[in-house]
Amino acid sequence: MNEKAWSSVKEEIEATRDTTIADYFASDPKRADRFTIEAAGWTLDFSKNRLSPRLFDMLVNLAAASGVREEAAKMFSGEKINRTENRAVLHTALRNCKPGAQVFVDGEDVMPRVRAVLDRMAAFSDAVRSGKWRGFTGKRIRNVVNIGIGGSDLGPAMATAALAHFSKRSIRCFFVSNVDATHLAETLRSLKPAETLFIVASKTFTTLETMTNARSAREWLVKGLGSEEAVSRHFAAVSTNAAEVSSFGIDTANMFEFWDWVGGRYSLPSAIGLSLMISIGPANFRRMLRGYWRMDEHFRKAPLARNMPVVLALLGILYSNGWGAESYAVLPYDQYLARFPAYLQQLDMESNGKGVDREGRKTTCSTGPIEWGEPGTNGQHAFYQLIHQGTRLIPCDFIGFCRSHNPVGDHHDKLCANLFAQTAALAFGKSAAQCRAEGVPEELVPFKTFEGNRPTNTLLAEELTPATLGALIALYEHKIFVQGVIWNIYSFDQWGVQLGKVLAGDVLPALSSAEPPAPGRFDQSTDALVRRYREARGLKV
Ligand code: G6Q
Repeated sequence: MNEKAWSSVKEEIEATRDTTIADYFASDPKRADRFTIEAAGWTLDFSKNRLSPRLFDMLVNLAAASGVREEAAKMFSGEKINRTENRAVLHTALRNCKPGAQVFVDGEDVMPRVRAVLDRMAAFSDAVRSGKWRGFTGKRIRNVVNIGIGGSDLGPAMATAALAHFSKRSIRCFFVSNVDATHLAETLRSLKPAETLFIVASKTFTTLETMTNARSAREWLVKGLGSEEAVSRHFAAVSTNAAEVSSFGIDTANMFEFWDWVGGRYSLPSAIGLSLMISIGPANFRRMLRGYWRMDEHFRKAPLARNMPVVLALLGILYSNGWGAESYAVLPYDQYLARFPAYLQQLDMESNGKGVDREGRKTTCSTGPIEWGEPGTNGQHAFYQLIHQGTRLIPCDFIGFCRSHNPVGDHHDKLCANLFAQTAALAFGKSAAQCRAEGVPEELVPFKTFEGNRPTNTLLAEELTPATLGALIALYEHKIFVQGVIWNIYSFDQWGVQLGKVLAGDVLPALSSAEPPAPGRFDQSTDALVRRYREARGLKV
């Protein structure tokens, strides 16, 4: 981190250590307004933080001194900022809605190809949705099964659930990711092959889990329909690897391309979103892209102090590096966003879970936090206890909407009353004096007292729509980017995923070979586990 700017931040944190969120509100009747930003259909109220106006200025200065603006400009312009993989990072090009926009990678404008793939996806989606695209036996497609994992699964799975209100209800989407056959088997149990379309989504088309599931799905289909020829009517692919797609047996006419400058966890607005597009239709998909783009434009242009992703990033750094918080919770008060915390987990933890800086040295500051969460109000009856009264500091992002897609009775008011009340309770707590005034017996006062001073951000939009969802995703993408810049780490590679993959490849043959592996083939513990597994399966040990 920029030492000079960070040491000013640290000094101010120390100077204000004993000032509480309640103190800040008491001394500033305009605080809620001062610390509220609007962008791309979202309002961010960050007033309930341990944040003096002076500390805020210093944090903004940290962003400026770390070169956030300059680094963002490099990303948007297609510079190869993913240095360890020598790649551009251009998920923003996928949703660039500026008419006539050009974005260059290695001297080539990528926008015509981006638009062409979107158009092909739209034509395909429309054909499936309208019933023009028929299965091998002439039946309409009723089920779409996306087979992918990680970045090729979490985005479309999250967004398809999030936008179910906008979906064509006669087509159901399923997402199979785990190599555990249970995932595929339980998904296929109720489906008819003649009405099922598989989308094999894999950037590399070599991922063990995806290819294993895809092959088993293919067998299920061919067995069910009695012909290899059925494959071309029931399989589409999303990949950067045409050769592997065609050697799998999928007609490349049914392949939707994306490019190495789209990172897996940033790939929802690419062809990886095909299952989502089939579900919600091309027009809604484009609305989502527009929402992303509005947040991209806000991030590019708004001053740092009024820049929503920058502010969220700085607050995260305040608690991670200034207060030692290990994690943060994301709490969507919307059932449609049930998978959003899981999606963000990958986005954040795979991007910034790095212990080496851009110069290849061990980082001296802590980096990516642990992200977790559940939809409200469920979490309130489960883990909020620890957030309110536990010994750990857990900053939270509360996410809510003013209108529900399911306006039944007063459910929505009750939902949002809980959201607002939780952030107030966390910030202001309940003092011992209040407890006594309410007649709480003296021996129970310590247990019923809430310290408060627990920081939260509140993100509020009018309604969950494709556009507000797109903007919300872009908000977190850029937040994570800004943190990576300030921590001086590379956010767009994921080398940590590799070692386990390679070792799994080593262990696999030892689990089924006729002869047992020689003792000492692996480490002592792995040797013993393999032996136990083989024994249980009646293999020679
Ligand atoms: C994401 C990661 C990772 C990736 C999966 C699937 O940023 O790179 O989660 O998306 O490993 O990879 P394929 O799309 O190549 O199958």
